[in-house]
Amino acid sequence: MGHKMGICQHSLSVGLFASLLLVDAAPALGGLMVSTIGTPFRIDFDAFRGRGLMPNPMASQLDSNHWRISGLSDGPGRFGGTHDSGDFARGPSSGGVTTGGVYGFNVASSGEPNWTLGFQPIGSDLTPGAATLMVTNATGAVVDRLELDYDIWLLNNGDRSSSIRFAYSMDDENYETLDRLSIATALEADTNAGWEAVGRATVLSALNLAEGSSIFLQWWMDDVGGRGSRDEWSLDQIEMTWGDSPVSTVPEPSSWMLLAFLCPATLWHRRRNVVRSTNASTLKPVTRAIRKKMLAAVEPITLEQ
Ligand SMILES: [Ca+2]
Ligand SMILES: [Ca+2]
Ligand SMILES: [Ca+2]
Ligand SMILES: [Ca+2]
Repeated sequence: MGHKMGICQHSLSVGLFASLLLVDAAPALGGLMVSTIGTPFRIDFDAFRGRGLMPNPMASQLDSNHWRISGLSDGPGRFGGTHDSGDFARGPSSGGVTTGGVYGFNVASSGEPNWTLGFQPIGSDLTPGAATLMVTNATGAVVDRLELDYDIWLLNNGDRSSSIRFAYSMDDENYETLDRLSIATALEADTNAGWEAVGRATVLSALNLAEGSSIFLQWWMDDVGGRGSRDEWSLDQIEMTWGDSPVSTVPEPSSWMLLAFLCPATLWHRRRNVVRSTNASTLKPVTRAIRKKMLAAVEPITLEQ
């Protein structure tokens, strides 16, 4: 995405990092440790309630050693930082908010709630802005690829269009945006706006990511056009699977995602061993889950009719 956005923060200085360790033995700024090759990991935000980011988070918060939110008028987010008020912590909501910042949005219209990592951009917040997830290779081996999919929820209740794009980086400085994953919200607000989900999937390959090294996954947003208030959106169901070799041309479970990607009309049913987070950042094993995903739209889309 480059630095014209001005939203990519550099790591803490070595000196500050050292002093933090001396003061309270905070966890290392090591990112989210994903230790198994071939096993999907999921972040579902189901305990997140928009209470901000902390290095030792409560369940209702994100772990700032894993996540960084940039582009808020209350100041730059940073990995390992304490951001538990104001723009960073707008709390739980079902949407239809007006104050700019980061929310825990419940996007379910009825029944069981579905909590997500939500954003309300305004003129002074998140235009542009970004959520960046640091994922660290803790497998003990070099990993070559990362299979990734996630859901974006959109609430088209403002007469502007916003873009939500995905980029990744191996150094948190040089980001590559994958345009085919881009989403733009519709310009004109819906009459009775409701949350709508869009799924996205990709395979990041040729990573050559050494043990202990990190990859940075970034969802960034900005205005597209229109006037008045801006739409709301949120991120959910991030699933990641490390791979240690190039994807084979022979069909096998680990390359189903790529095959689905190449066959965009495929309605994809897949049984997976899913490791999920009980809070937004801690990964724990759960039983098998069936995941159904429509991968019909791999091109940039807009929900504008
Ligand atoms: Ca969720
Ligand atoms: Ca603000
Ligand atoms: Ca709003
Ligand atoms: Ca709109």
